[in-house]
Amino acid sequence: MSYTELYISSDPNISFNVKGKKASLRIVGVPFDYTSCFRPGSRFAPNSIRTAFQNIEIFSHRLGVDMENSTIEDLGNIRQTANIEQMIESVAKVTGELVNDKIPIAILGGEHSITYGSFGIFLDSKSAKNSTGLVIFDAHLDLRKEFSGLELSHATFLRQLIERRGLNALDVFHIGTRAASSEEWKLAKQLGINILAAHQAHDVARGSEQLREFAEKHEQIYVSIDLDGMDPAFVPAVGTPEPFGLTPEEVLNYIYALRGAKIPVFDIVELAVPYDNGTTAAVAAKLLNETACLASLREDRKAL
Ligand SMILES: [Mn+2]
Repeated sequence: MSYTELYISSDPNISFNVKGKKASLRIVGVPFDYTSCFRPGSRFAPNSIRTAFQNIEIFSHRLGVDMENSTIEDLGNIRQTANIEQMIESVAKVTGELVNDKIPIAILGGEHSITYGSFGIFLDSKSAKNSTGLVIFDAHLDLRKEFSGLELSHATFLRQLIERRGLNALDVFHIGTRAASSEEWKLAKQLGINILAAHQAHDVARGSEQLREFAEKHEQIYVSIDLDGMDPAFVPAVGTPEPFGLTPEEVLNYIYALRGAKIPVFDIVELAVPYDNGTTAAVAAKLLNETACLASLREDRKAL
């Protein structure tokens, strides 16, 4: 190692190279929050989560995986744009390219509309269709036809994935649900989306059983963590806080319930940095680490 490598920090980039070890995680930030309807600021979240990541323990005691012994490739952030179509195109192209390398990818939002691009790649090829399950932690259903004059936004992305991209609603498992219009609830039921509403999700043992059954029906699982799925008492700095949510511990236990599943891509979205005293970023960083550790447990990543 040269002195330059030893003494110069590329903070907040969190790349970490363990000699001779192939990367077990790739990180891509998406600094986009232009359709946020209430509290903007998630465009600053990728770097905020990186900073928090540098200050948490990354040995996962419960999984027995040490990220200190893993090579992490932090690829930086997607170039900034205010145009949602352009952002979605960049996210889809980058994710589509990286996923071929069979290294788990963490996408750090940004707002929830980015999932339209990053999950959308699994709907592109006919053979892959319906083999990827979408597990979403979120207070909101995001099933509106349009919101604030926009058809594609962080409040409509799931509806648009279903209507424009042909996502089968049966391939969606939604956890922590508690904030949706009566039309959205009706539509979710009619389409057959699997829902563990927040008040039901507190029974983690029962919910985990259902989640595992869902995961077993799919070849792989995309995990989308909208931080507002958790209660604002624990995770206050989100774009649209909604009370009576899950605890961080409950979300963690649901993620652990996916042990054994292939997780090629996951995202963490909606951290509104201007409202954060560091608590929300710390929870996001911890979930980043634990989900990455879980994804790395799959030894047959070649099959992804
Ligand atoms: Mn939400």
